[in-house]
Amino acid sequence: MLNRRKFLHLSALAAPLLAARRSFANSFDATVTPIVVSTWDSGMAVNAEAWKILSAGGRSLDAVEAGARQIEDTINCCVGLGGYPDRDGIVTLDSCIMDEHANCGAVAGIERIKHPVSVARKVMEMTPHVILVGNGAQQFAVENGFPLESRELSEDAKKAYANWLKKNEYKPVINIENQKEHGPFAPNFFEDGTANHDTMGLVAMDKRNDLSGAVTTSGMAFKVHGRVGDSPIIGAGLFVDNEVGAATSSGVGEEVIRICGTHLVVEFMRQGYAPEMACMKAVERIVKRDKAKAKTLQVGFLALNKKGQYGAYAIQKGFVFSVKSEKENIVHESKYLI
Ligand code: SD4
Repeated sequence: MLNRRKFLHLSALAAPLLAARRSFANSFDATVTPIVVSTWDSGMAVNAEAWKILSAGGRSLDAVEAGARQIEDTINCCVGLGGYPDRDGIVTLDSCIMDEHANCGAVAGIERIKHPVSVARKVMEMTPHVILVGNGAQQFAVENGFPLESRELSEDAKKAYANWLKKNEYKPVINIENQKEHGPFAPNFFEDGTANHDTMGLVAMDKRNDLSGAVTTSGMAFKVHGRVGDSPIIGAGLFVDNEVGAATSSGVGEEVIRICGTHLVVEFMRQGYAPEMACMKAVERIVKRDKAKAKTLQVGFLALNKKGQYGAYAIQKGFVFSVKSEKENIVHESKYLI
């Protein structure tokens, strides 16, 4: 996996190339397919997994599920059972998945299950429902053969939680990139217990030009037990419209939910905006509501349209995303508003 330090080095050397590629990516006419785009630089490994399926002519739905499972298998802040716990010390996971027919499934606040994205897919395929939460979601997972994992926190999460408890500060912090100290590619874990990012959202288009997407996360670190963010909410953390495009998000979920963020991005694309502009207009919507508050938080949107054009926009500097197609295998820095 490309780590942040390596990427920083690479990006300094390759800055002009990145800029050229970005404008190329936003201006070509021929459809690029298959393609997969995902949030953060951890998306490189996720894309590689999805690419195995896409390049073999497989379905985008299978590709996004495989990609999400890759990161659920790693110990990674904000994703999977190795992520930060809530304020009661319990890791609860949120995930959703959506296909080209607007079939969708989600789980929220699920505990002790390693692959919530696959449970979300089962909700989609085996029930008439869209979202299962908490104990019910876990019960459904177990009934469908998912093993119950241990409650034990990962070593990093244990340390961060202990530090956070010392401060006794029940105020969740998220996606503040600590740029002054760490630069834009800050580590996932800070020893003082503040959380950084890494919710994984990915959208893909397969050889048949069909779009799908998935999101998986442990959500906002040290959240109130029972809190659900944008990630498992269709139209907030993920939206797919096979006529137009697909979008996903990362950042402070409450802000994304308030504007039905990814649905909004897709609707802007329907109006003719390119993916990057569509994401920018959604970010503007958040910032306009309360500029002072927006300065203290991060939200990033990432979108892909039916031509295989992609783009992202964030409130502030620091959001990066990964792209894999036959032409590219790269991490881009997102543009930002403030
Ligand atoms: C949430 N959107 O639970 C998620 C968190 C996130 O990078 O994106 N972290 O609000």
